[in-house]
Amino acid sequence: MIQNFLHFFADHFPLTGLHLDAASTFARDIDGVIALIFVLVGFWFILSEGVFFWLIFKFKAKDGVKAQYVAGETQSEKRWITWPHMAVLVCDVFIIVGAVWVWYNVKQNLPPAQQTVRVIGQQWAWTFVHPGPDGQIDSADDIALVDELHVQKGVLYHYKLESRDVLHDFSVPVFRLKQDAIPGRIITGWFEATQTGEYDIQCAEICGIGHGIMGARIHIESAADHAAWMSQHSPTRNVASAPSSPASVAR
Ligand SMILES: [Cu+2]
Repeated sequence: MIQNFLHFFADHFPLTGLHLDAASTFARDIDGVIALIFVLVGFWFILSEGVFFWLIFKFKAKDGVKAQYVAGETQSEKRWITWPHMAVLVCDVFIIVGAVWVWYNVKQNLPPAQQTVRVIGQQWAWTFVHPGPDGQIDSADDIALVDELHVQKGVLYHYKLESRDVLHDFSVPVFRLKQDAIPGRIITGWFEATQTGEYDIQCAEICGIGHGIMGARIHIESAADHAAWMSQHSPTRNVASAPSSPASVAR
């Protein structure tokens, strides 16, 4: 029910969706919260500005009419504050319920992973460690790439986010995903892509002079394309026994 409510706003007020695909399972939920806030804040903004200018013109200086001092202390005057105040609080309830629901689903809840990728930020590049054909991360057939992340559509991924130096932020705009990377910690989150394509990854935390160029690309592939990519890039391809060295950095 909450999701339908949020999707109604996401569909009718496509603020973010106008310029940006929604390519994860939770993207439209987040768009819905943003649209809901936009609509409620916009309604009160237009109404209050309307009343404000109406009063300015209604009570503008007129010849022969003395200005009156209005302290706003009588019950009839206080109503102009208390009634809208109550109505705004009711609007807040809708925003809080929607926002907490989305936050819980995206950040608190961790659905079981089908695949896991390691995401490592450093000044000023991203390293992505993909599982190889064995489906396991931190094994000999891992595929490590710089500024290039390959995922399969419809597969639920966990990401293990790390930083080698300062604060970074793993941001995938088409997923509506943002997560700070904190040195010394491995932060686990999840996403599931819903459409294929190639999109931006960016760093969303000022992390030094090269912050602005700390961009990467995410390649969301169909199962067949992803398997083909994996077989081409796995360091253990055409090798009878797996090498003991850690995954080499391709590219
Ligand atoms: Cu950064």
